[in-house]
Amino acid sequence: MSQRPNVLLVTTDHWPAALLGVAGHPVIETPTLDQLARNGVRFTNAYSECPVCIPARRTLMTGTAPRTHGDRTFQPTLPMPPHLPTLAQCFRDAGYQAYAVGKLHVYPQRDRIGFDDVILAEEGRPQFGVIDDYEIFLGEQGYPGQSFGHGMCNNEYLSRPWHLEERLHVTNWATQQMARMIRRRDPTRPGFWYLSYCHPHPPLAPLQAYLDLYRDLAPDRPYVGDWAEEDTDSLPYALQAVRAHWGPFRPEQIDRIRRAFYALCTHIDHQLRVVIGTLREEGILDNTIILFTADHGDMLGNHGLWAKRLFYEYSANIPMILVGPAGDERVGHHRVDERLVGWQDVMPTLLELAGLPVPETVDGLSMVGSQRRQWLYGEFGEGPVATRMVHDGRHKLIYYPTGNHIQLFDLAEDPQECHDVARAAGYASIRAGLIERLMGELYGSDEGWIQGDQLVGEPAQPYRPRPNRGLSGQRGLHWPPPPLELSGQVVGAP
Ligand SMILES: [Ca+2]
Repeated sequence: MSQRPNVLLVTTDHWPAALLGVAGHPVIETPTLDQLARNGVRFTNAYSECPVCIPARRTLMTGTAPRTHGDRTFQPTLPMPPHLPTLAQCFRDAGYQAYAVGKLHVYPQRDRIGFDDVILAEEGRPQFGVIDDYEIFLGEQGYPGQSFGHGMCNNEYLSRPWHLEERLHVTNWATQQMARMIRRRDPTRPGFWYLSYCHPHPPLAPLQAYLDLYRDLAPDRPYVGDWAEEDTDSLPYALQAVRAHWGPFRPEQIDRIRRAFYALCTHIDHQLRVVIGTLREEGILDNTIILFTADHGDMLGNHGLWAKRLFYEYSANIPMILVGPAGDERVGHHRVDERLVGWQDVMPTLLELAGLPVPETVDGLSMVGSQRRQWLYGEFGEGPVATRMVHDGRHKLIYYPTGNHIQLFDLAEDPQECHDVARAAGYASIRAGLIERLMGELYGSDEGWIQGDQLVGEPAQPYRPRPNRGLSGQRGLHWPPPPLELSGQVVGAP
């Protein structure tokens, strides 16, 4: 039998840190994650360095910041950087069996990035070359091509109940696949298991049972900062673009969106019990490290904004719950840790807890080590939608180079970021210090934002609405299989 601990890494997509019962959310039910947090440590200052799928996942799987792994813009056909060892490869090199289930979002899609095997659910992206394992499963069950038969979109906030049997939902499928993988493990080697749920990322098509759970509950309503109440035209270009793309929604529509979103979250929370129950019944739970996190959050209407790519709390602050092997004092239990952490820290944390060496290529720090970072740098995008963040653990500077727009929030005084203190006299030295750090982090095309020793950015420009002919990446009928080639006709979000 193996003595090294097993590792279960669970990720979700679009899950803000605030959407946890244990974080004090007034509505959402996450009993399993709450219990995991009590069994370990919850990091409350965890941030996605680049809060959008592909760059975030490269960070997770290489332990590096976007500057090192080469994507801060979301490049769907960019291969993984060959010079960076992956988390899976490091575990496998140390004798682990390493398996993944769910969303990987790499290119080529069947790149196993160091895993022995990947059972793939790719949110319906056959135009990149692959019919994924979830769609194959649906076909075998008699529903070929029906994964998006509900008509809901992958990047919008329409909602309706799931259109097929519960067992065919991708959350149930991923859970079953992972539980089976654990039961079928090689008992002579430890396991590194990566369970990557696709939701609560839209499409918002939750099971009716979970919609019913929230039917009689009034969801919390979005909060809007004083800076966000200004005319949209006076906001940074990146925010104008978000507002032009999504919404505005009426309050009752936002209620419906949030109910559907919370339903998808609680569904995942409950299904996670099946995986933990499997570990327990297999007798390996006490020797298994569990880490739960998300690639980024979703604004869910706060400040009149939606989705990700932004550095406000609901987009960039992510859940980070770590449970050690039973009795491991490095992790402990019933702990809350306020140190600044990011997705680049997951890899060194898991390797260190398993007693394995951390490659020199890793930028991140172990979350259970003594070394703390003084600030965390975040970056998304190039061109007019670019946004950058410097966070010192209490103050967060958000920079929009288009228009040279600086925001500063004091999260200790203002956790919802409702009051921009960038021009407040009392914060002048904080602002100056964070700008200096920001300027020190700029590279590549960003260096054009500096003139002399001044941060000047780019000229402001008005956002002009664009057509959305692809309905934000609407999926179609996937049977017979769509052409398995890049047709050049990928319209809108892939
Ligand atoms: Ca994502």
